[in-house]
Amino acid sequence: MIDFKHSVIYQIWPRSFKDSNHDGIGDIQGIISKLDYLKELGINCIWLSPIYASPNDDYGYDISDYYRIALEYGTMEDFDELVLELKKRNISLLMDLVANHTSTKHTWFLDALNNPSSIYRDYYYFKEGKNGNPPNNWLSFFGGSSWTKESDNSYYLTSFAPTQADLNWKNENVRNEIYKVMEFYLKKGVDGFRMDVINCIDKKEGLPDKNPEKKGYQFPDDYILNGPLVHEYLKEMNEKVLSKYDALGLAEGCLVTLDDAMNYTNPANKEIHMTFHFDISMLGYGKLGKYDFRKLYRHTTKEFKEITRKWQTAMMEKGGYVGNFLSNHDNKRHIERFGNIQLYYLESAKALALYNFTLYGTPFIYQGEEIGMTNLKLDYKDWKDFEAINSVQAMHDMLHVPLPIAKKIGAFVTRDNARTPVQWSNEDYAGFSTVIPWIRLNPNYIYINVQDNLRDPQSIYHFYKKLIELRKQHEALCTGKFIELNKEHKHILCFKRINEDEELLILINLTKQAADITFDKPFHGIELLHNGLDKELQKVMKLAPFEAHIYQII
Ligand code: TEU
Ligand code: CA
Repeated sequence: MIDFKHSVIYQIWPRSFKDSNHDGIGDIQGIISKLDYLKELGINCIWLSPIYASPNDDYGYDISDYYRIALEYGTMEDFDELVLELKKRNISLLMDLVANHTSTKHTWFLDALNNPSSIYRDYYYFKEGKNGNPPNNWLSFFGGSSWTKESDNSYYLTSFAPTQADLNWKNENVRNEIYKVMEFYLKKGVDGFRMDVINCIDKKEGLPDKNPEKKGYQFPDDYILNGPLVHEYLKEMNEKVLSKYDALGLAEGCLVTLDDAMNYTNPANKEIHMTFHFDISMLGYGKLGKYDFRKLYRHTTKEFKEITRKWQTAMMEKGGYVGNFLSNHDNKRHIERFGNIQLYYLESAKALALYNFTLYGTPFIYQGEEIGMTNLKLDYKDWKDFEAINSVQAMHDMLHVPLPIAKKIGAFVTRDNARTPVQWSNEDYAGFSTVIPWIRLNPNYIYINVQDNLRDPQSIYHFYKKLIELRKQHEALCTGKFIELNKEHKHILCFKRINEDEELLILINLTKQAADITFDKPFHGIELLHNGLDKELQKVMKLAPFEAHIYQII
């Protein structure tokens, strides 16, 4: 089993990582060519977003064949070589397991659709409509009805894109098929799975309307999220697969509640080992089930601190475990959400990294974050993300937002922001490829790139490297208790990480204002890392915007 509490995990979104064969699309050989770079950074585990055969309506999260590698990413031999090269470097591999749905191009689905007596019909949710309307009023995650029409009065459930058909986990054969896929890759030597929207696999019995008294589509909320059977299925999966191979289970549960997350990951429950939560990434996005894209991510430092406290405390008290991330392929890069790239680019990139690496929980890095890549506002015609394109239409159709405004909002939130190619150098096409990449490149690659980061000892890259090193040297950062100080402070987040051997103190100004903090009693400490000037630990500390420190208390 991966020693996940002492790991730093790097997410690769393959399409935009590195192209090796001059087609403008990242691929497996491209990944292999950068393993030494990742090893040097200090990470010890990779989570690889989907590389399986897929029509790419949702860039790999719509799988048409679990046992084949997408042509544009390479072959099964390339994949086997990747596993081997990772082993040589002692880097573990987590595959993405997309098991809530398959592509509608999957042979199971095609058979279900074309053959009324197919055994595969029960692999999915097919249902009759109601008076010319879909079977129920559920709103899809990506906008519009959750149902896609099969014929005049028959529909199938598609909780995400209309080409991602939800699998019926109540059918034992479905579960066994998924376990078979897992075993296939575990036998090849992978170390575990990041399980896509795994908290959606139990749908409310009978698929009833949600809030039937209300008009229009309703977010199904607890009718598809964290249902009671999710725990049963995860227990079964653990018993039948994960435990046998000593493999890691990491849940991606969108909108996972605190209690469910703790239950999924409490070792006593024998389900999975780690989960993500989305409270930080959903900040300024509206409350559970009440997304409001128009909020444009506006949030307060108080909320940021409250969420941090809530999850850190829960883990201490309830024995669950989370992976901490600020960016991923589904969100705009965090540096522009929580930092300030105009005035405090380096400071805020480093302060936020320091935050993510000093919390209890395994830190994740999303490709390009370690060199301070930023978001690129794409023209509407250049958008690739189905969620964004569909949401603009839904905003217009359902909420009557004028199209130009809906597009503005969409451009702000589209996942494309974080999906531009990794900027390796200031050469043509940022060293990502030798031809025009599949999605537009951020022109700032001229000055934001890996090559320059490697050369400059003060770069964001070198700061990440030091943070990873620090987690290796200070056990308290990995497993120590989290104790917050000066909770009510409006700008600064201050906490200790403590174990029997040492006490660390972390101070982070989360805002673009200078701020003072006064402790109840004086501390003495050795500075371990800072993102600006070396500063003695005193009773009153004056911090510049986004200034951050880690001290070892003596
Ligand atoms: O994302 C699930 C999820 O939580 C999304 O609805 C997310 O909230 C949204 O995209 C934010 O903009 C997972 C994958 O990470 C995502 O890439 C897939 O599109 C989705 O599942 C469906 O497989
Ligand atoms: Ca390629």
